[in-house]
Amino acid sequence: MTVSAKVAVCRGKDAPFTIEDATLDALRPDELRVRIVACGVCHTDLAVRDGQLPVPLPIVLGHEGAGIVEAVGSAVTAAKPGDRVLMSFNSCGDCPSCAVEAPTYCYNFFPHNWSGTRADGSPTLFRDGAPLHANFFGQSSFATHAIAHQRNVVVVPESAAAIPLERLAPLGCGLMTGAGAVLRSMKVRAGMPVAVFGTGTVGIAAIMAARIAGANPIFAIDINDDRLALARELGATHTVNARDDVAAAIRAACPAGLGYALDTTGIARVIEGAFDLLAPKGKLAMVGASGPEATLAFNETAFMGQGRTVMGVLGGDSDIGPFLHELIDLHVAGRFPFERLIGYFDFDAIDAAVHASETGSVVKPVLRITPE
Ligand code: CXF
Ligand code: ZN
Repeated sequence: MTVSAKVAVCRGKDAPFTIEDATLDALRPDELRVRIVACGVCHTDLAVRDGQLPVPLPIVLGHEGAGIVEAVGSAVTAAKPGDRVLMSFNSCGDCPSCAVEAPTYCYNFFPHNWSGTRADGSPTLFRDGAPLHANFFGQSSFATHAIAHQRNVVVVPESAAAIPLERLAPLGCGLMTGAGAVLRSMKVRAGMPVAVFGTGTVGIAAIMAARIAGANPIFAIDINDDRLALARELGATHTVNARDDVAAAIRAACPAGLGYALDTTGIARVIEGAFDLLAPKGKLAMVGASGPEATLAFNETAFMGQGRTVMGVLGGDSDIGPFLHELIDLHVAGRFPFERLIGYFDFDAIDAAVHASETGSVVKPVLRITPE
């Protein structure tokens, strides 16, 4: 059976998103059809719109979808019709990374997330009878309905029945990335100093996670004073405007250096500066996107001689289901109050939501698409 949907079509950098009629393909055995209630806007959506990632245009973006399952293929066990679900990235389930529950590093990430079609090349979406690129992160949730997959949906537990899906939607990317970098990738230890460079969704999620881990002190660094004030309310013990002498401020409070540093900016000199601030055995994780030509330089003596670790991190090393449940439990317990980051927009105000993300007036814009 095919199903009609309204979808927001992205045609590139200089074009507005346009809401158009489309038709979903029939479900395959391992797929689900989800009515989308809400979807967060992530910087990766905008990087694709701007041609910075190898994703074909025009396409239907959106990869922080939350909704209600309407139908499932014959082999689906992950959810059933009527379930409230979150969607995240997709993965193959067969490669060496997926075999060790590290699906963010799936060897087949591109065909399952960024090819604009299913991994076998078939389209999931049509407009006027012709294929339209979709299946972005295995969902394309800037739409009233999406085809998702057995491996990228997570059922919201009963314990969160009172939490609206429109609030939970961003867990599937930005929030899990920041929290996972702290709790899963670096495994931050209680009582150790942490610095987070950049206070967008990922950075503030990391700061909240650092507080959960018992880190101390927790530095937030950014050029935006409003964001720094929010970071302080949500866990930062120290804030530093990046226009000031960041190294001096951190060294004054932490003469031995940082146990952990997280870069969300992707700026080489910020990353190198963070490395220079590490204590012995210190860990530096990088989650920010840099240009394709970017390289980094670290002092070898400090690197080896102090047993430091530098790690690239994708998606907070999330294994999706278990980690999203852990974050939902923390939210229900009031320890991960990410609702403070969200600003809501109607679906047809998608360009305003994107603008709010780009200007920084809203940390995490979320589109309200159909009523829960
Ligand atoms: C992704 C990167 C690959 C793993 C999941 C999260 N980031 C999206 O914005
Ligand atoms: Zn994202």
